[in-house]
This record gives sequence, C-alpha cells and structure tokens, in this order.
Amino acid sequence: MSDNKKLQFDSKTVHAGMGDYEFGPVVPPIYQTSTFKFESVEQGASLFKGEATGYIYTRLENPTIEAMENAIAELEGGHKALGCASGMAAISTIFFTLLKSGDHVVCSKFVYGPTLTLLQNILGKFGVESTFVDTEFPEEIEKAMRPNTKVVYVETPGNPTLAISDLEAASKIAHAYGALVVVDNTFMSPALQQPFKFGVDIILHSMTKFLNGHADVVAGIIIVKDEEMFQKMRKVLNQLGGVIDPFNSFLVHRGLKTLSVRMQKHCENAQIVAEYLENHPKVKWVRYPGLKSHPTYQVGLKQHNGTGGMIAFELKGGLKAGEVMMNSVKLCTLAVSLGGVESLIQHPASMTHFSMGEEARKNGGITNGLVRFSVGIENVKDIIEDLEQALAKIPKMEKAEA
Ligand code: LCS
Repeated sequence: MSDNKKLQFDSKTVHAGMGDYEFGPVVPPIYQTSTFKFESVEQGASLFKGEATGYIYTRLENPTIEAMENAIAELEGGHKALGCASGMAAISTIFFTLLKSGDHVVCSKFVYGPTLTLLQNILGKFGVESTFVDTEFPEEIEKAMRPNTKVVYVETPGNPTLAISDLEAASKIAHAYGALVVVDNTFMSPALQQPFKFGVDIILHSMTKFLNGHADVVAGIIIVKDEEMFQKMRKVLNQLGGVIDPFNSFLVHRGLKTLSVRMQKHCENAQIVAEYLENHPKVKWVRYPGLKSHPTYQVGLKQHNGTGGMIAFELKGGLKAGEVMMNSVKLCTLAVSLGGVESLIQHPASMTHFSMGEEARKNGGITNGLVRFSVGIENVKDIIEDLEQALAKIPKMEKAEA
C-alpha cells in the first residue's frame, strides 16, 4: 500500500481502500461468503470478545466491504465508514443511533421525500419530534433549536430544489446547542463537497447515485470522524441489519475509481444545459448551483469544488408542458434516481417526493411543475438536441400553471 494521504484527490479515487491480498490482485477480490472459518473454538471466542482481529460473519465485517468503506472514508477525510444496503438504510441507522424518545431533530425542509417521512411517520411514532426549516437561512435553524435538539440534519444541495445550505453556519449553531450535524452529501459527492471541512459531524450518501455512478447498485454509506462514533453506529447497523453485500461493495469501489473524471464531465455538461434552459423562451426558471441566478450561489462558491450534475427547472406551461417534454425525450430517460452516467429526467411531485404529501412539498418549494434533470456524461450536443426536440413538442401555452 502506498501512502495515500499525500496523494491528490483524483489519485486517491483510483487507489484508496486497496489492501494486501493473496496472489497480488490489483483490485480487492470479491469475498462472496456469508461466514468465515475459525481456526479453533478459542480463536472464534477471542474474535467475538474483540481480543483478536479477523472476520466472523459478513453482516459484521467482510474484506471486500471494508476495502470500499476505507476508500470512501479516505475520500471524505473521515475516520471510518459503514457500508449500508441503501441510502435509506444509512439514514435510518444514523437516526436510530443518535436519537431516543423525547429528542428533537431540526431538518432541511427540502430533503429526499422518504427522509422526511422517516422522521415524521416512523421516528415520530417512537416519540422523536422533528421541525422542518429552510436551512438556506442559518437564522431559521437557530430559531428551531430546542434544549432537546440532538441532530441538525442538512441535505445540500437539497433534492430536488438544489437549495444550498451553509454547512459552516449550520455546524456553529448546532454545536452551540450541543447537537450533532448530519449531512446528506449525495448530490455532490466528496469530489465536489467535503462537509467535514466545515465542521460537520457525520456524512451519509446514497451510493446508488454519483459514488457508484452506473445505475446498477442500490447502496448507502455513513462516514464518521472518530472511533467512538464508529463503534456506536456499527453496533446499531449490525443489529438493524441494513448492511451492504460484498458484490455491491465491489461495484461501488469500481465506480469510485472514475469519480473525479465523471464529476468533472457532469459539471461541464450541466453548466451548458442549465445555461441553455435559462435562455430558452419556454422555460420559467432554472435552479443550478453554477448559475448566478441561484439565490445562494455565493455559499456554493465557498463550499463546492464544482457545481454538480443536477438541475431543477419549471416550464412556462407548468406541469402540462413538463409532461409533454418528459414524454418526448429520446436520449434522456424518464426515470427516478440520479447521478449515473446516463441523463435521467423525472417529475418529483408525482414520483420521488410524492410520499411527502402536498403540504410538505409546498413547504419545501417543490412546485407541481418542477422537473428534475440528472445530467449524464453523454456528449452535451446530443443532450441539448434531445431537449430541443422535446421542448419543441410543447404547444403554445399562454398562461403558466400555478
Ligand atoms: N438521499 C438523497 C439525497 C437521495 O436522493 C436518495 C434517493 C436517498 C438519500 C435514498 O437513497 P437510496 O435508499 O435510494 O439509495 N433518491 C432518489 C431519487 O431522487 N430518485 O430515486 C431515488
């Protein structure tokens, strides 16, 4: 193993997490086994007591999973990471570790729909209260803090509004009240945003998206800053059981090697597409971290190393026009999820954020006409040509829908 700590980020994406394995493979082998043989009863017992190092059972630890976890912990600048079966498994493990009945959470009001419903409907049932605020405004976080607030949960940029929250400001406020800051870094990946640099305590990702990058895995990850939190979180994950499996870990680790080049291309393409949409006569508004018209563009400049691959926009003809466009794309695919090499387009109000309900959507700024676009790494000329022909299908609509 080379001393990866000295390497630049893009070199780390290629080499991080590699261990020493029998036969000298250049990538971690897939240990597709549920359990590991003990040398003796005594050795098995000492492994369980934590006195010996080694592997016991894949729900607890597995070398293929560990390699991927080490790689992502290194890329985020964290201590260690825990691979999970999905982004939602990562989020629920974090909440079940940090919260108990009577505790309070302050959460961004623009989050992935199921994150909001998990807090409201499931954690709510166990006596955890949540307040959803516009975390773009630090004073809104401060106003919502209570003596029993244990977690400030920020998704930035938010799904699907692309609202950017200031992580340094959120961390300062949360810490002043003794609360921890948890950040969903799915939309940016560590290539474009490294939340630990801004004082955040715990990072999570849906690795289904940019980290894996190829739309063929559902997975999540939690990254922590110290051993004490790692052990606490690991115990809960092992007992809840939402762990990743070795093959998906292998695929994510494979995807990570091209993270830097993929993110660079996502950013380049999305900037061109966002500017194209912003100048299109049929478009009402566009939200993209790389546009000066973004209300928190300046926060993005401070916090990001690039402007990402996600765009939100609304057409002048509202939902009806959006439906025509989404039904007319040919190269781009009408599908949920995001962050893969292929361009995907979807309608949050009826798809990813449907479960939130109309009121929470309205509160979070998710209008019925909002279209979300995950810009892939195809040639941008082909993407624009596809959008052009789809937008041309929209009949003249005089009045914009509410
Ligand atoms: N966090 C964010 C920001 C997400 O976008 C998603 C999934 C999750 C967490 C949950 O991850 P999962 O369990 O699916 O791995 N977002 C999706 C979306 O926007 N379309 O389909 C899934």
